Amino acid sequence: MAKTCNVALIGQGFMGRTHSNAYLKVSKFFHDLPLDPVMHTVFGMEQENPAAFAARWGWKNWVTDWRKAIRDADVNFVDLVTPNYMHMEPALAAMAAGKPVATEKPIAGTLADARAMVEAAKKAKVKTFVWYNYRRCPAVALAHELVKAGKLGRIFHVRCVYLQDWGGPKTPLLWRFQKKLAGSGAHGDLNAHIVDMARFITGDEIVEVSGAIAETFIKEREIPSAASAGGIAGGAKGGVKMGKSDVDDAVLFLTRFKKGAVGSFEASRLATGYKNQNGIEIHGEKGALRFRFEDMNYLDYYDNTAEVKVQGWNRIMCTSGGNHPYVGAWWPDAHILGYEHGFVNQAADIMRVLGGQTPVVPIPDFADAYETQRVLEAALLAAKNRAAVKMSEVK
Ligand code: SOE
Repeated sequence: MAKTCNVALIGQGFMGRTHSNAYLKVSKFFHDLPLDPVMHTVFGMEQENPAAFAARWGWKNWVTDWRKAIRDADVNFVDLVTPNYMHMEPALAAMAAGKPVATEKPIAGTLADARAMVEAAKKAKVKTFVWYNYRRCPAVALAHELVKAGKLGRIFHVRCVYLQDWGGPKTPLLWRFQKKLAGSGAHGDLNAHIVDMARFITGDEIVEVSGAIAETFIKEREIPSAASAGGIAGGAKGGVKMGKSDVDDAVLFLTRFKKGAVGSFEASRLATGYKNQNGIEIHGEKGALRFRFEDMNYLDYYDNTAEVKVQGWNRIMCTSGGNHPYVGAWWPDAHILGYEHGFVNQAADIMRVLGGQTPVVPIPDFADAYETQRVLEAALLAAKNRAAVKMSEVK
């Protein structure tokens, strides 16, 4: 019988649901874990009705002061799903209490917050994690394994996009459109994922960022009624209160990698027609890979070492239990997986690491996620200065 790990979830919302579902399901599908998570306490603000959220998802306790959850001696692990501006303070408090801590991506809204979290983690000597969930899509984990096995050889090109289209003029001024709460817009939300994924799959690091463009297409958005009571400053447009969106709707940039590859990254919330198209293409001397999240069970692989007459893109369905990462815990071949499975797979790997075992594929800790945050910062600098930025210039 595995030992238990009492989890405190700090925050609710969309990620509160994906993480609650992960803790609810993980031990039912992964039978070999060293620790079974117990859904011990969830924090939510009064107006978010944490009692109802706790009852719906099976959290044993709920609090409206996150410090209480972190101070609780029975809590063994703290998981943050709060908006980006509220990652640092609870993370520092958890580490000061000697507790392992995870945050949703990106590690923080700003490089300064991220740096403070990394430094505190070094001092506290506690385990840390960042939920870059797409690493645990079986197809992405397989891509990582193929590159690590040398299947692509020398890599020339890395081409990444993360395209959504929910950010149109009708979308209100959510926290994601306010720099003081989010840090940046599509950039920290979406480029964060593809920079992490590019680093994870290639095993390489970015050394220079150039050709960066940041654009805010929609400069004013309607202040949501609840928020207008919160005093977000804004003008009125025909009785509707409007507020300034001070973050990007799209950021594009070019990169050089340490081992010589060149890369392009494009994130947008106004890529009409794409709902959640997180995609990467990698071209190497011996082969190529292509992944698109909207078709997440497949990895396209081009074997450039095959006989020319049979060369072509192999469309691999990554659902074979014995061959593809994570799927053995789920369903028989071709009974495909979805977005939520990546979070359950990550909860399994977090329990493995907390229990002294190794994850199926690496999980970014705060120090690893800081490298992604540095690239995000370099891209914003490159866009502002309309000049190339060497990573050595961004500490
Ligand atoms: C919104 O862009 C969002 O919810 C991201 O924040 C998530 O990380 C992504 O998985 C889905 O889209």
